[in-house]
Amino acid sequence: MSSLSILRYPDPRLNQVSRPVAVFDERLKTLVNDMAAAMYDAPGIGLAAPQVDVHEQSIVLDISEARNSLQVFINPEIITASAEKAPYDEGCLSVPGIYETVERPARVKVRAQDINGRHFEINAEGLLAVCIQHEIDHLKGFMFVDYLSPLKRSRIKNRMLKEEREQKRGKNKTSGKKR
Ligand code: K1U
Ligand code: ZN
Repeated sequence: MSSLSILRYPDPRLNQVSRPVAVFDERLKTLVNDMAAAMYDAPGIGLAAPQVDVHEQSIVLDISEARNSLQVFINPEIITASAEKAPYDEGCLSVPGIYETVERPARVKVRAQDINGRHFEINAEGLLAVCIQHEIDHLKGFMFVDYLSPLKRSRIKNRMLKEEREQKRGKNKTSGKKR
């Protein structure tokens, strides 16, 4: 099991803006390894540091079938985005069980740093483009539900809050506490 727990929507900490990573040291390597463990454990295909309550610009992704192609993006920025948009049924580990269609640029060029601080650029399309844009949004405190209508968002919020109350009630029952 992973040592990090994933914040759930509508936790306000998910709306914090992440600061850039300035120091590429052992602490960052440990964070990225722990984030990868949490992503594989969930399971998910991506995870951004603010989802584990660390407000630094770090992302891990693995969109491979075999789950053996970890990609790490530190301080990522979208340099160019295509005018063409593509829809995708997105999920989020912070909004478990909810999938909704979001339209985003079909192709993006991303500049980032690797775990050692070296700069690199990638051109992404398809699922990689969707996932990287979703994760960069997390670094800005923005979530995929923010693209939905206020009505859909409010329904999702209420469902998450209900689940949270039910989980708390279940925990209290097993620990013998009342209410
Ligand atoms: O950021 C996150 O919360 C992770 C999220 C990434 C993502 C998925 C789909 C579209 C955009 C971004 C997830 O990983 S949700 C879980 C998921 O999609 C999945 C889980 C296991 C296998 C395949 C997909
Ligand atoms: Zn997400």
